[in-house]
Amino acid sequence: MKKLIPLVALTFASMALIAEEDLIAKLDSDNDGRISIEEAAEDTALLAMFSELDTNKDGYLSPSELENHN
Ligand SMILES: [Ca+2]
Ligand SMILES: [Ca+2]
Repeated sequence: MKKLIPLVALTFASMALIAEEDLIAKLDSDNDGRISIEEAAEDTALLAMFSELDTNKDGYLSPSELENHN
């Protein structure tokens, strides 16, 4: 049973990664690999967190900034 815990942790980690890639694929309408505030407006939850997630305050969410989105 002890082997189950790392496996579950790994599964959740890859799920988070897929969700993040899906989010970019879904919202990145100009395909520049990052989410602008206009693109984030399609996702209310993401828009609400936009300024918090945009840690370098450039007005875009990069994939690494989206890693903090859970
Ligand atoms: Ca974009
Ligand atoms: Ca940014």
